Amino acid sequence: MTIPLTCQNYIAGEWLSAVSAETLPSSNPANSREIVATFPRSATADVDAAIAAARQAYRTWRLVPAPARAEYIFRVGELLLQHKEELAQLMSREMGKPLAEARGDVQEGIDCAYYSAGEGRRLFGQTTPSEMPNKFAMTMRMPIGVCALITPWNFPVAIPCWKAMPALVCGNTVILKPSEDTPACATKLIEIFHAAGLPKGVVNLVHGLGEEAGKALVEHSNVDLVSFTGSSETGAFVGATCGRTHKRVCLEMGGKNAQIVMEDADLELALEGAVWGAFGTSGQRCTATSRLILHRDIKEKFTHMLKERTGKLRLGAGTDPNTDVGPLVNASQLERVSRYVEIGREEGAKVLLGGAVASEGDLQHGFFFHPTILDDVTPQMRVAREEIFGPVVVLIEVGSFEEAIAILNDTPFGLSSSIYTRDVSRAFAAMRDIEAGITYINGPTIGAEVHLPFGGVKQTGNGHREAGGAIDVFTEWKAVYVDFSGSLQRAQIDNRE
Ligand code: UN1
Repeated sequence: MTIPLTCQNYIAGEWLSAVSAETLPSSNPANSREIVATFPRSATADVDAAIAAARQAYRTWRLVPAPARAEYIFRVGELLLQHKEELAQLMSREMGKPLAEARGDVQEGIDCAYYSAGEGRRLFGQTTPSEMPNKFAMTMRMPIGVCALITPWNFPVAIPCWKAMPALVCGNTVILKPSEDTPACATKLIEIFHAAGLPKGVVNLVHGLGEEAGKALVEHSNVDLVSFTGSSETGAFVGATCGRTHKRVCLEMGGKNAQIVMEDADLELALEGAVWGAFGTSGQRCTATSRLILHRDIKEKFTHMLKERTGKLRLGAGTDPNTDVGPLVNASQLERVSRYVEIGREEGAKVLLGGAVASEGDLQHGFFFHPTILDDVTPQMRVAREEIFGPVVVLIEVGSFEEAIAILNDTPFGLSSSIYTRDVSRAFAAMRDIEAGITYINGPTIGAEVHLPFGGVKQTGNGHREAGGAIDVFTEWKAVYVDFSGSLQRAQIDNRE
């Protein structure tokens, strides 16, 4: 076992303990006896200091030309590439995802760096004819100010990058409050921002608990924007608080994503997609496939294939190269998933595979849950409606394409979605009729790319998009009029006479 890493806050370019000097531990979910890191238990005083630093830095950072700001982010991308393996190993140990996926998580951060850096030369506004002669009318993008970024543990590098990189290129300064389950990943990431030479106070890091440091950030009067990814419950609090305190807010919350498999689908392809979508990252993605909507003509055959294939998945530590499915992130997630399977049983669902905590051999020391398939599920059951966030997929049978789409849409969420079919007309109808921010045709519900807008409709979000849509979150429009006529021109009056 290695010595735990000592994580610190990063405020105005300095590495600091919490004012209280209190710390908390973060452990390895594959072996909860191993402490991976300790981190500061920050409170209001630490948050105040970080916000003051970000506010001070904003005065000059917003004036740095966007292409120059982008060069810092490009450098972060290059450093991330150099440290990719080290970060991936740490991530596997700290939150449990298999190494290949952890590398993918860091890669998503690298992709985001290069994409965001390019945006530094593309912060276009528009010009439009004025109503008046000798007058220009145009729009320009302005930064928002001090942005609080509150991020989850399931993508401990990619999601902070999605938020911080575009925010910085647009001229904002940021305070990252990472999940208490992944403080070490966040610390390593911010070390890279530090090494890229960003001016003091432009990026700040405050560790701590959501209900303490996170809450203090969201409630603070000197924060201009909160970008939050996490549970719907916390998101509702963040949204309400930002409404009350007049902050901009970008919320990315739950999903109940479905994959439809029609009777004409390539079943092998649909199977690979379903297994990856449902059990990749142990189902701990907001894009995870948690419902399989199966046409009755292929239901029996596909279910059999799925059971066989899922039964072969190997549970283990993410750091073990033979692992297909890692542990859940912590004890409360394990308990949540167990409880949902219990609810499903009580509702009349049949546990076709899995359905229990895994406690064989070394697995007993971690938070492992067997990949689970629930059959005989109807759309009204809670397991078909509520986000489970674990390796559990429910099977719902349908008789037609129209019914499949209606059931897919019958959820309060709307993040990702997928349909497997060989019928071009159905593919286009699905693109049009599925109510979700992301739709895949013949691909799984997971695997969004950074240059496309990421986010969902209905209760998944609040209308914003991240990644390829982030510039719109982190800037606001200014309308600019330049009158060079040399005389007063009264709009709506002089040009109508
Ligand atoms: C998330 O689960 O919050 O599309 C993000 C995907 C990843 C991102 C997931 N690229 O599955």
